[in-house]
Amino acid sequence: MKFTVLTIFPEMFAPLQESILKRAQNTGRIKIELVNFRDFAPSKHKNVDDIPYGGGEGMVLKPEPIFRAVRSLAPVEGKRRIILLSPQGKLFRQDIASQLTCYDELVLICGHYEGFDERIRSLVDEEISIGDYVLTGGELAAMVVIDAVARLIPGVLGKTESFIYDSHNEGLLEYPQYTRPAEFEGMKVPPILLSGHHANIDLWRRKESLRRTFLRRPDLFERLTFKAEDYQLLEELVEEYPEMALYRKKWEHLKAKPKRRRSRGEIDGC
Ligand code: 4HQ
Repeated sequence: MKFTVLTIFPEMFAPLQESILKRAQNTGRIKIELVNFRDFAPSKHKNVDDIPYGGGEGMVLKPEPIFRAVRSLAPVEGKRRIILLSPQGKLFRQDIASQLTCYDELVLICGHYEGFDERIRSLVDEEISIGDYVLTGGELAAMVVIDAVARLIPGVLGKTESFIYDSHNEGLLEYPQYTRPAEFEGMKVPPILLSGHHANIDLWRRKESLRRTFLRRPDLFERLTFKAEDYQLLEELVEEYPEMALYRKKWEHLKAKPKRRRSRGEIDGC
């Protein structure tokens, strides 16, 4: 998969040359190309922004450099998606990252400081925001998108790295994890994890994932689709948290229905 980034600050992308993404590029699983769209500015002064029509504060990114940079891109063998990073875009979530793995090339357009001339939007297939806060530029947002998409591409993560966010934990927060020692400053590892009883360990982990999601992220809990195996765990948890009964309609139908379901956030692949 190829990531092409349009930016006037290509040097900001140094973090992508480390660790897992460095290895992914060296093994040819991903390619990252940085295009400085200042090189496509028409004027001799190489301006990429200008004052807003109608007056007001701040500068606006001119259309010409972006249009010319996009038109200069080498043709792709396959599907290309042109993405604008902006706080006005669709909120970036794991399911969006998963959908983006279906493309052969992602073109990520980064504005810096200023807004975009509205006509730039006619070039793009999708506008994405990484969160409800304002950054100084789209570069950090583009890096977040590249990182989250790249790690879903087969072979980018190694065996020991790839277990995180596996299909069993979709849409749920991770369960608590422990490593040695079994007791540290009086704090003990839950005995079930030392028992060697793998079926019970799986149930404990699932229950703790459900608990954490309910307590910390009710917005995610609301969106969950439960599995038949969750019925008993949810009935135990509702004893501890009577407020959870508010969601009972989401699991009560599972009582006598051992049927496999896909949760909403489950990775679809291509
Ligand atoms: N910006 N998610 C303003 C963002 C942003 C975000 C990028 C700042 C675009 C013009 N991008 N520039 N949040 O705040 O993606």
